[in-house]
Formats: sequence, C-alpha cells, structure tokens
Amino acid sequence: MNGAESLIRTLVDAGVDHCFANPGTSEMHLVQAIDAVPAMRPVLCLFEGVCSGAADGFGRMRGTPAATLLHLGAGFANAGANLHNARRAGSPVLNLVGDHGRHHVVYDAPLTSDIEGIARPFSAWVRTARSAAGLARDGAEAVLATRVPQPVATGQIATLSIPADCAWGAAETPVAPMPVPTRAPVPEGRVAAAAASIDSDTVLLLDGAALTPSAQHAAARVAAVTGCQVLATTFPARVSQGPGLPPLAKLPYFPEQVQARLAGVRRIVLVGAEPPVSFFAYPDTPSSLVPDGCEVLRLALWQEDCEGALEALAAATGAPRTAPMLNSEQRPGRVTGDLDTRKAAAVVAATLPEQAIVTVDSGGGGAAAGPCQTAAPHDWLNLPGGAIGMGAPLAIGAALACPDRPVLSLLGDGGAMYTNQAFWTQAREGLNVVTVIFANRQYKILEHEYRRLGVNQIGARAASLFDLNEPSIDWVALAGAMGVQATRVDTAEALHEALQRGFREPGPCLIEASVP
Ligand SMILES: Cc1ncc(C[n+]2csc(CCOP(=O)(O)OP(=O)(O)O)c2C)c(N)n1
Ligand SMILES: [Mg+2]
Repeated sequence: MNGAESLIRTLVDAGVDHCFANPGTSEMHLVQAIDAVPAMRPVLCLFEGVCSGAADGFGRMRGTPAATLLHLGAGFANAGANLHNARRAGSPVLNLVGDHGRHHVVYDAPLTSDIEGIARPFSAWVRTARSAAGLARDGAEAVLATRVPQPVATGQIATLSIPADCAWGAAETPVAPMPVPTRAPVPEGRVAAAAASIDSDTVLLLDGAALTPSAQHAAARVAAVTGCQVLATTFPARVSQGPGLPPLAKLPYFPEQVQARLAGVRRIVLVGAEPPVSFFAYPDTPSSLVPDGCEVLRLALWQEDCEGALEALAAATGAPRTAPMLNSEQRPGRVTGDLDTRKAAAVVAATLPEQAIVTVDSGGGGAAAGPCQTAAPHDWLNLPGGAIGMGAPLAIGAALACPDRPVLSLLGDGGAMYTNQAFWTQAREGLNVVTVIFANRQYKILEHEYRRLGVNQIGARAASLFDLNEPSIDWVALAGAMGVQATRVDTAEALHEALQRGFREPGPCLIEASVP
C-alpha cells in the first residue's frame, strides 16, 4: 500500500466518503487510490469553487466532512471564496491539496506555491505531510480537526497538503478513526444569570446550533413565559423551518433596519450568536448595532451546547412544556400575471415540497423565506460569509448528503455566474436540484447600495458596472449546454407549472425567471 491508499482508506473508515475533486498531475496517486477504494465516491467539479461550495453543503447537511481534492496553491486559491463561506458557516470540510514532490520544490517549477500560506486564513488546521508512512495519521488527525467545535470565525476546515512523494511512497496500514469530542455544556451560572434578567425588553438572539428544531422549540417556550422576543441572525448557515416549528423572525440586513428592529430593546441574550454588527462600514452608521445602553449577555457560545443551554433556560424560567405558538400549514393562494420577485416568492412557497433543502445566494431568493415558513417543513441554507456564488455548489453537496430530499436553489443571475460550472456536476451526478434564476439582468443590490450614497443620477460608467444586459445571459442555453433541462418563464402561472414539473421529474432542472 502507498501513502495515498493508506490515506483514502483512513478517511473512509472515519466516515469521509465523498470527494469533490478537481485534480492535476500532483494528485495522480491520490486519484489512483480513490480508484482502488470503491467506498470513496469521487465527484468531479469543473472549478474548485464548486468543490468547496459542495463540500460546505455536504457538511452543513450531514454534519460530517466531505473531502475536496485540489491542485496545489492555484487550485486551493480558486476554492477560496466558498471556503470563506464554509468557514463562516462552521462547516466541517477536509481539503486535500496535492503538492510537488519535496525533491522538486527547489527547482521552482511553474506551479510551485506557498500552499500553507494560502490555506491558513481559511483553515482551522493546516499541515504538510512529511512522510508516506505518516500520511494516514495526518489524515485521521485532519478529520478529527474538522469535528472539534471551534469558535465561530475559526471554522472547522482542515487542509492537508500532500507532497507527491508522500502519496506514492510506501506505507503500511490505515489509521483508525479518532474519538470525536462533543460540544461543551454551558455553566449553570450563565443559565441562572440569563434566567434572572430575561424579560419582555429582551431579545434572545439565536445562531448556529441554537437554530435546530429542538433549540427553536425551547426558545419559543422561554418567550412564552418571559415575553422576550426570539430573533435569528440575518443569514444563519442552516435553519429548519415550517409547519410545526415556531414562527422565527430574523434580524434584517441593512443597519438602519436593524437599529429600528432593536429600538427599545434593553437586553440581548446571545445563544450561538455574536452581538449584531453592520454587514458593511458606512460613513454615518455605527458598526456595532447594539442599541445604546442595551446589556449583552452570553448564554452560549457558537461552539458550545446551544440546544442544552436553551433547554436549561426553559427549565430555569419555568417555561411551559410545549411551545404555545407553532406555524400551521398555509400556502399562498393562486398567484397570476407578470412575475416580480414578490410573486416568485409566493409561487415558491405554494409549490415547496415536504422536506426540501433550499439554498440561496444573492438575488431575490430571500424573499421566499417568510412565505415558506408556513408552506412545508424544510431546511434553509443561507450565505453566511457574503461571498456570492455559493448557492449552486451548495446544492450539489446537500443533494449528495441527503439523496432522498428535494433541493431547491434560489439564485441571483449575478451570483449564479460565479460558479455556473455547478450545473454540469448536477447533471453528471443526476441530482434532484431545481434551480430558479432570478433574472433581473443586473446587480440590483449594488445599484441600491450606490443610491444609498445619496446619488440620484447614476453615471453611465458606474451604471455599466451594475448592468448585466448587452449581452443578456441566455440561461436556458447555458444550462442546456451543460446537460440541464431548462425553461424560461415570465408569469407566475408558468413558474408554478415549471416548479411542479421540476420537482416531479428526476434529475436537475433550471428555471430562468424573468423578474424585471
Ligand atoms: C465573491 C464576491 N464578489 C463580489 C461581491 C459583491 N456583490 C454583492 S451582491 C453582487 C451582485 C449580486 O447580483 P445578483 O446575484 O444578480 O442579485 P441582485 O442584486 O440582482 O438581486 C455583487 C457583485 C460579493 N458579495 N462576493
Ligand atoms: Mg441580478
């Protein structure tokens, strides 16, 4: 057995059985090892940002890592933006990066690069393998590193750089999986402090593991007895919603909206969340959006047992056993006429299948989140790191992690162009992913942000940086070229019909929704 095979067998034994790959020459022995170990499923992605976004989607849904296989520093760098999102999501991801054999590095051949230097800002754990015999242990430790709960911005990404000679050199056996630590419980004192002060002027702010169904139920019970408000952060990485779950409001996006939402709040209790901040800096807006004089208490940190903390808080506040107010199923009525974003959102809620996984990115998809809360039980995956181009790759990973669940991607036409290679992998793997492109033929949010500068007249040169017309992107042709069935719709009725057909028929499809 060589190092590569001992590594791949070690990963499979530890439950890592999907590899989103874009290999090159320095990874050929790893490819050979994947070929020799049928339990490892290789998934070819035609751009590394698709590999990393897919691994993020897989990790968010499965809770255990998928591997990526990337080609030296250049391949890793291409994966960067979606690794940034995966880091902010706290997703477990294992990057395997091939490097030149160590004897070759001194020659500074063209692809030579500082892999560790490129990997470090994205990774909680970075290592370069030092021997073929040690590669299996490196792999086992890398998997463990993805499973150790970390503070929010640290993330749970492990990057193992593998010099080619460590892959081809002789090795002995795989290494057994290492025990996985659980989340630390929250000290009783913090629960008592929160329970003593929580009242109707309090917001319980939830993120991360505080947004599981049972955590949401516990938070709703606390609200029932104390009168506090429950809010989620603006873009939680994963949130379960639907009939049977408590209604969940989220903090809005723009800073002045957050300030308005939190006006009069005297106490914020953080559960897996950080204190609210403005997404961006603006000349006349504070960065921190905690209201003046508002107290901030931390009940549970992101990496701690948020569910347990909310259960304990419910017990300490004498909350009722069950949450009183739960969403009941209520679908929007028939929507007709020319499409706009609001109508498209209603049609999405009208057609959402049970147990769907919804991935969003930039674009109008977020508008459907509210109406979908009463449509059908689902998981909603947001863009936690703000690096657009995540939604389509994320759908690949979600579909492979949960093959029995339908996946719906709601994507902006701008964001979807960053990683449109994802559609090819969706077709190649026959994934049940329905994509709706919100085709407004512009970077609408950027035009909005530009106007927020106080600009009334947008100059032609500035406007050209927000406009996606001329040439206008033909999504039906683009998807068709990659083997994905596609259709264009401009009315609510046609979108309704196309969504129903998309969910009914196996394999991926794409709907270009004209939303002027
Ligand atoms: C990686 C990355 N590059 C650039 C941006 C800046 N950016 C934010 S939104 C956006 C355009 C989004 O356009 P689209 O997806 O069409 O949504 P729309 O605003 O039209 O609703 C851009 C370029 C970003 N957030 N991330
Ligand atoms: Mg757009």
